[in-house]
Amino acid sequence: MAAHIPEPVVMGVVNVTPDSFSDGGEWLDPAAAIAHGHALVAQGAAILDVGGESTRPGAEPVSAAEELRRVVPVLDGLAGAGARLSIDTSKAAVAAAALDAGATLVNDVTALRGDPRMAALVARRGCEVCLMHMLGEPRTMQRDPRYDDVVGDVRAFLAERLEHAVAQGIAPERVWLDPGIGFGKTIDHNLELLARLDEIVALGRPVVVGTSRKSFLGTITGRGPGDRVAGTIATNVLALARGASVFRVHDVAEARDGLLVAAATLRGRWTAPTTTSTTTSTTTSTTTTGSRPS
Ligand code: HH2
Repeated sequence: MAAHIPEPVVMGVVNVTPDSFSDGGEWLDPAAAIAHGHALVAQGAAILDVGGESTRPGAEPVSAAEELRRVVPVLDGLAGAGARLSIDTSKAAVAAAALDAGATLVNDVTALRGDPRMAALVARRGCEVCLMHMLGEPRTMQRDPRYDDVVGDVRAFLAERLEHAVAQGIAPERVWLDPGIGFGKTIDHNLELLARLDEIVALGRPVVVGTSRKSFLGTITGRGPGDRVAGTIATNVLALARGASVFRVHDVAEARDGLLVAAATLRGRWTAPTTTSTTTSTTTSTTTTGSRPS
């Protein structure tokens, strides 16, 4: 268990795609995506992660022009929404336009390997960057992934990517790390990474985890993507106990509550939120007047 329990930061997912594995097509219309982003902020998202390309296993790549067409209007509509904006892309042209539109974090699932111009862009713009581990590429990554020691291998990869980022002029304090749950991993790999997440946290940078609705939760529980919120929260809470600080989720209200209670319990202290919830439903907005994870 981590000696220090971080303040949990909830990153809400806004997928502007027709084919994401759990919510493909739901937010493809810009107005719907913007409304969804506002609702996630009201539920407690401190960051909105906007993406225009699915990275689910087997996904086909999308052109930069199409990705830009999907995400830029949504980022424009979410500027001033009350959360930091993150762009989930591996293309420098998309990241540059997103930064122009107000994003301050680049979430690059290729960890600066997808586009040779990405590292220089991040260095020049001084934004934050999330470097994620992935074995192979989305089209093929789930075909028999193998590791010597999954935690050791992922940790060594992330340490090397952090070093590379710094060598490219990115300030180390701007780098977040992510073990890439489900990206070229079997269920056993995912479970071992979560169980030994403290070894990734020991690299000294904020750790992001993205377990939300992923298929290993369905394998364990027998439930479809929309019914995996309890499994998502269980993994988020365990990751928090091991020192993770940023939680990328689709179901923000539930994750926020689970993480706040877990953090209070693990620390043995709590503060009452100044949030007035008008409903217990997660599809209806809550009114947030004060503290949320930041
Ligand atoms: N997972 C997905 C996408 N982006 N980024 C980070 N840093 N960590 C993750 O675990 C991660 C991520 C996949 O989830 P989702 O966006 O819901 O699906 P899709 O890629 O099909 O759009």
